[in-house]
Amino acid sequence: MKVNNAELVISAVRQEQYPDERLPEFALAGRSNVGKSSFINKMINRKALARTSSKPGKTQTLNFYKIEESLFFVDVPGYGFAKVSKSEREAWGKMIETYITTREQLCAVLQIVDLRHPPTKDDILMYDFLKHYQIPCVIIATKADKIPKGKWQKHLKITKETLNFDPQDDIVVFSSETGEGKDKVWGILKKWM
Ligand SMILES: Nc1nc2c(ncn2[C@@H]2O[C@H](COP(=O)(O)OP(=O)(O)O)[C@@H](O)[C@H]2O)c(=O)[nH]1
Ligand SMILES: [Mg+2]
Repeated sequence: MKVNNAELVISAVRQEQYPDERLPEFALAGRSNVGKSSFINKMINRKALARTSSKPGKTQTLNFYKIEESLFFVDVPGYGFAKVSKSEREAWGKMIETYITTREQLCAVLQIVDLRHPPTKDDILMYDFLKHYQIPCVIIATKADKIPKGKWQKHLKITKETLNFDPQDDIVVFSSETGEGKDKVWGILKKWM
């Protein structure tokens, strides 16, 4: 998909702030710093529409990016960032749970993991949470450019085993640097829309 128009419509915390437009939505879930914002930017060929950061734990709102009047990417604050208080963590959990369990136009959650390393405890918890609520998900194993192509399959296998991956879900090797996997992801999103 060639994207000409993309805009941040709202950074929402509460449910009543979610956009009214009934367009299909795809939410990005993943650890802080795993590459969620970079994923959005690469998918729409923008350098910095979604704010990326080398400092983890920045995004604390649900950022709704409208793409071509046809879908939303929803950038979700990252999890697994140790330096947040218990109350912040609880507020985060509530926000995500409300969004994921009530949003009718949510088509699928794109869960981003780091292809280089086995999924963390938090990654496994998130995946289990999505499976529990029967939310369709796509695993995006990103930062593939950081390991040699010859090792991708081995790392992918470890990713699947560690997550207890459901073969009905899709999984894609991705790189926000090279664009690896981008067309495959667009193909999957079109299927959900
Ligand atoms: N080499 C490489 N670096 C990446 C990739 N994706 C993200 N990064 C880097 O990882 C850091 C965190 O990315 P960001 O998108 O802000 O992560 P977020 O916190 O999940 O939104 C930034 O320094 C990015 O440049 C990728 O596919 N390859
Ligand atoms: Mg981000």
